[in-house]
Amino acid sequence: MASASLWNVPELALTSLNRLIGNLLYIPNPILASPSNQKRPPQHIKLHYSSSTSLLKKQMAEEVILLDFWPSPFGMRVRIALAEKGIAYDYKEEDLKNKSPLLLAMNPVHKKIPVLIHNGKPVCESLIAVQYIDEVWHDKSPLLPSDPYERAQARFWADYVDKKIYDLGRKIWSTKGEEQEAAKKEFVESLKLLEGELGDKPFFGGQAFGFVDVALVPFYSWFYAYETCGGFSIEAECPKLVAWAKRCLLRESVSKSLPDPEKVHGFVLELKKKYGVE
Ligand SMILES: N[C@@H](CCC(=O)N[C@@H](CS)C(=O)NCC(=O)O)C(=O)O
Repeated sequence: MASASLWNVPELALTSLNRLIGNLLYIPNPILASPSNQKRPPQHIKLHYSSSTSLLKKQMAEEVILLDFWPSPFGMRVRIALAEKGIAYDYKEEDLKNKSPLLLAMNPVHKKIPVLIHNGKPVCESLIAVQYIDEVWHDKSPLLPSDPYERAQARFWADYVDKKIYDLGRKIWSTKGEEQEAAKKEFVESLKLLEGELGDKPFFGGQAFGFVDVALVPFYSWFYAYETCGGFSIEAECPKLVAWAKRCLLRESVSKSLPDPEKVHGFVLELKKKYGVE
């Protein structure tokens, strides 16, 4: 992957640097300025200290930015993947009513968050970004299985989540009457199918937290809003799936990436008001 060459810092210099800098390292932005002409590093790039010079060298060459919006389950996926890999990044909250020029430039096709910007290059669509992260930082916490068939299966289930959960969840809070009942029924059926796929495994991929978990668990932060708006209990319908979500939340990568369900509910209430849903 890109970039140790951008920096070309000799090992010796890095070793002395290691001694000097303690726990946090600020580095210049390799995209906006070359190392030779940039005297003072911008303060928004924070990289965590590493005692390994090769890892440090690799990190120094990386600039990672995430364009995101806090309640987005798609953004949460990318946050979880970056946290799993231990990648420091610059989080930029977007106002989706007034999108930034950076978002419009980086995702001119869909104009949506999340966008991962790695060394100036955008990666759009959350599942594609998670796979990209897994490929670039492949030496830590693999998310996709190494076996091609298992990998295809993981992609299938992540795609199933994409095709069903967000849209059905949206219908639950944005409709009423028969339409809402139909959405709830299909939503629970989809979750039960996912629960069947999980079976008695701790995670979708088996013993280790992986790609399908990353794809699905963000929606857990929306469950309370769906339940409250729809007047039903997901835990009563799918107890094993809820137990799985709680297991995922024991991971710091997940707990730090998911917002408070009550805050999400408050956000949904605002959306309901905005769209005139009683
Ligand atoms: N399929 C996309 C969905 C992303 C998406 O829907 N993002 C929403 C926020 S949750 C967005 O940016 N909406 C702004 C808009 O539609 O203008 C992904 O997986 O990244």
